[in-house]
Amino acid sequence: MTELPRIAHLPSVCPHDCPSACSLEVEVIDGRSIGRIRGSKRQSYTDGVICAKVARYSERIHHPDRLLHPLRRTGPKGSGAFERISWDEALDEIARRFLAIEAERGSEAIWPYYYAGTMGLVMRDGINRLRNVKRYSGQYSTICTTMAWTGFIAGTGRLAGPDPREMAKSDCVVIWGTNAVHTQVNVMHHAIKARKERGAKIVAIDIYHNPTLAQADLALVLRPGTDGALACAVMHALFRDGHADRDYLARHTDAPDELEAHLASRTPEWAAAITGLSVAQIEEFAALVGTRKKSFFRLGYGFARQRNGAVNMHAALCVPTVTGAWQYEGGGAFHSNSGIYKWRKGLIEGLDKLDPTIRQLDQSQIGRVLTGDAEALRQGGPVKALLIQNTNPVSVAPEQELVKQGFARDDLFTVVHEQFMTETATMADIVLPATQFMEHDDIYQGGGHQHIMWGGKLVDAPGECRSNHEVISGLAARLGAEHRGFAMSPRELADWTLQESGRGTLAELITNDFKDIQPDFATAHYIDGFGYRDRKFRFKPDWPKVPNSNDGPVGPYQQMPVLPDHWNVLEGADEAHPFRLATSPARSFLNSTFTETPSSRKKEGAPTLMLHPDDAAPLGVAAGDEVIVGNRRGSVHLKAVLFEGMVRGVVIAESIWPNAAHRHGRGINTITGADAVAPFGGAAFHDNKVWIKRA
Ligand SMILES: Nc1nc2c(c(=O)[nH]1)N[C@H]1C(S)=C(S)[C@@H](COP(=O)(O)OP(=O)(O)OC[C@H]3O[C@@H](n4cnc5c(=O)[nH]c(N)nc54)[C@H](O)[C@@H]3O)O[C@H]1N2
Ligand SMILES: Nc1nc2c(c(=O)[nH]1)N[C@H]1C(S)=C(S)[C@@H](COP(=O)(O)OP(=O)(O)OC[C@H]3O[C@@H](n4cnc5c(=O)[nH]c(N)nc54)[C@H](O)[C@@H]3O)O[C@H]1N2
Ligand code: SF4
Ligand SMILES: [Mo]
Repeated sequence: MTELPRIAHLPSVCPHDCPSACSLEVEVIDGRSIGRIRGSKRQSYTDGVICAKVARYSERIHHPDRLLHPLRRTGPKGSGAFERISWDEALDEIARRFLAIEAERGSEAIWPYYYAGTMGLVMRDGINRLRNVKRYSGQYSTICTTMAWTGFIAGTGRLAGPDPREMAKSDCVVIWGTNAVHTQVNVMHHAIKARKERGAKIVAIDIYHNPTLAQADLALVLRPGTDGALACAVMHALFRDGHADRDYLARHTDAPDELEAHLASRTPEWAAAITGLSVAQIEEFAALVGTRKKSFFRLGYGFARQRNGAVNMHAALCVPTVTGAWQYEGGGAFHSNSGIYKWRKGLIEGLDKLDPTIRQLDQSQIGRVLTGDAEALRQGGPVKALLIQNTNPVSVAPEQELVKQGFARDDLFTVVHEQFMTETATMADIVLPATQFMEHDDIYQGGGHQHIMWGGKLVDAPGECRSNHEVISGLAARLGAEHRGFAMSPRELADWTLQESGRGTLAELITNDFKDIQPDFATAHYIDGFGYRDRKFRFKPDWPKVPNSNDGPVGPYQQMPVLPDHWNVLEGADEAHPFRLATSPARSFLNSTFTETPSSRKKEGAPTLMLHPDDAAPLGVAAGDEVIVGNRRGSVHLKAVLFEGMVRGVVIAESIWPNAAHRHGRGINTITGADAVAPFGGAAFHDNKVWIKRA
């Protein structure tokens, strides 16, 4: 007689790179396997809601293609020919090669490269401990947040805002530049609550009529990179119609009179010509947020992935400042709460060993770095070895042709620690198998909310998988890297970090699963003033001095507008490149993660290009045709989908498919650029001029 499976419901946290950082309730069957995953009802931001791709996570954790053993390359780079080796052989070989490179070329020839494939603080950031102790080259992380965070902090002086659960208490929720239905479903949950319970209006602003806009009361589809113009025209109307809170402006902002004078010429007609919106749409939006003081601006990352992205984020942020919406519960602007945690990561990152004179290389420019671009190398020597965790640059990084050339170098020694044989792992000399989140311990924070969360190990890992911490510590021992963090367990590191940061003990956190650290109302709403020393919101930020960089300013920062404006530094269409391409996120993938799960692959179908029928016709392109999309960086084959939901001349390729899913193995990032966006760098993934032709 077989026993019935015993199903336990255990708490966890989604570790993926997503602002929602959902608290989970996981079915663990027989203590061994994972069943259904649901959103936790106890954690009030998650509130029982998670995305479909994580609900079916059993497919990913029990995937037959999980990497199970260390591998050594046996064929040419990228051939996929590997042999199984033991952990000792793998770690010994890595240490021998790293030490030889260090002896010959200096420590900066080795570049630990990582990102947020796991958002766990111990597993994600521990690689920096090895980097700091060994004085390896550092990573300046620009691939995701730089423009958005800079634009927000430029105004408020701090990366934080009203409690995101207040969306449900708002009279108008403005979802701007984030496709929340795809990328952070909880935003929709709270916004729709506001509509149901108090008749709130939902405004959504994007460059195509995506599923988030489909749920909005007012859906604004504009041209890419023109949000600054929209924001200016809205503020023009607010001043004109008496909806500006002049008393608030006088008390809490730096230059309200200059702003008003500057906006006099930024009329709705002016903005209509730039954005492609109608004057009536702009007026309707302005009237909504002007008359509904409790307007909650939920500002996303997407609209900041333009070459004027920081300026546009800041311009959007200025709108609720003009109305004084910050003063009310359910009002103000929220982008990320990452500024509230104030972690002391001394032990996790080995910060006592940080030498600021060691170079930092721009994460987004990995293609340029690996192909010897002197500027990208900060005028230093070449990178001869990579140690990669939690990221898949041979798919997600811009300028893929350079990235691939770099990874193909025979004189580059590449180590990739992964859960799957990604396109980056395929290029490695040594591949190491990694645990998944339910197989190791870690602590997490919400970017889109305000919880610290515990995600403990629930099941054993398959095969010989090891966690990031084990790999880093195993290498440290062989590399002669000494730091007490290497000898600690993930729990000990988490406990020390929590206590040192004033967040209680790990034991307390484990008892409760999570901790709500939302600052009080006055702080969160900047009632007592904004984050700058004079407590004033900045309509006129001193861009090169905005506190979001430890590097100097880059890009054309000297030309940034003094006040909110339409800053035309876009990769604008021209005669040879009549179209503007954005690479907006696909619903069933998360960057390149989940491209390995059959259900996500099936739901997404094939790599497509959404093209307006009136743009397709002159090209002789019909639905389902294969098209070639290109620019000076290269070209990509995609399947045409005819769709009317964009301004003419705008095309969308929902991303990120593996390169291998495209003809000739060239994926979408073949045509995206890595030039540093002002003022502090970043990749403008949605700002590309392209030509299109039938294949
Ligand atoms: N399903 C899914 N979820 C994800 C991800 C994913 O790839 N897929 N990625 C995760 C990661 S790493 C992050 S950082 C977050 C990001 O999540 P978001 O904040 O949503 O940012 P993006 O995904 O870059 O893009 C959001 C939207 O911005 C739009 N957009 C592009 N340019 C402009 C513009 O100029 N103006 C306006 N108004 N809109 C514009 C795009 O069309 C897209 O619909 O999502 C996370 N969640
Ligand atoms: N065209 C285009 N390109 C983009 C974007 C876009 O919008 N358009 N978005 C950009 C953005 S916002 C971002 S954040 C980047 C993200 O790009 P990446 O950081 O590369 O994110 P993923 O593609 O999700 O890859 C994460 C990898 O980490 C692995 N991983 C997960 N957990 C662990 C772990 O515990 N240990 C180890 N060793 N590995 C682990 C996963 O298996 C996965 O392969 O992509 C950027 N690229
Ligand atoms: S919405 Fe984001 S955080 Fe929540 S389960 Fe999905 S990927 Fe994870
Ligand atoms: Mo991201």
